[in-house]
Amino acid sequence: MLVKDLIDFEKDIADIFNQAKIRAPIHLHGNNENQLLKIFENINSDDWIFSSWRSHYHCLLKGVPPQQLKKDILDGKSMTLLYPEYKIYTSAIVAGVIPIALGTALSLKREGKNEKVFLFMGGMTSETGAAHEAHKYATSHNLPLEFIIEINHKSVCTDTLKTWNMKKYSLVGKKNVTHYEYDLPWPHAGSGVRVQF
Ligand SMILES: Cc1ncc(C[n+]2csc(CCOP(=O)(O)OP(=O)(O)O)c2C)c(N)n1
Repeated sequence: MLVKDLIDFEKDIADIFNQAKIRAPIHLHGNNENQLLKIFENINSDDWIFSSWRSHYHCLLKGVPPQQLKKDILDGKSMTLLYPEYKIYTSAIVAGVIPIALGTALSLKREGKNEKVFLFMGGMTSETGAAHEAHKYATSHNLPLEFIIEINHKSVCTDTLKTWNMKKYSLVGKKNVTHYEYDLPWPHAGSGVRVQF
């Protein structure tokens, strides 16, 4: 999977969405292809991924075939993609996957398995109590859980740091936390075009 493949996939989905052919919300990624390709160099097919409403790139990079992913998005499942066979799970509920990822990591440690859990979340999600508690528990218990914080500085339309009156994101720089910043080239949801069904 190359940078261009990722960009072309999202562009294709945006074009189809604009033709009113997807009767459900979509959340696109962009301007973060290089960062994600680098992060996925350290993720094995045996590892587990947990993600959010914005997960097309994560699915593609975890090995979900593009045609299968596209079909599911066209069927309206963009916000809730789920592929147990590729070990990638997502939820559209803010912080919804966090305790599940934590429990998975705990179970892997108890079973002595050599697999890791990668938990992707937006900057705003990383400021929730659930994220903080999960980080505290995972690091204190030495669980195989890596937090990946994808910071586009917005919580839907509001400025996340301004909302919390903070200068930096709380978990950035902490143990088992990887983060990157990017400018989302799309609105929070949709493609920026009014679609009339
Ligand atoms: C429990 C819950 N509350 C509110 C929402 C509405 N909501 C969807 S995304 C979002 C903001 C997420 O921002 P961030 O975590 O930074 O992720 P991004 O979309 O920027 O990637 C909110 C409040 C929701 N999906 N679930």
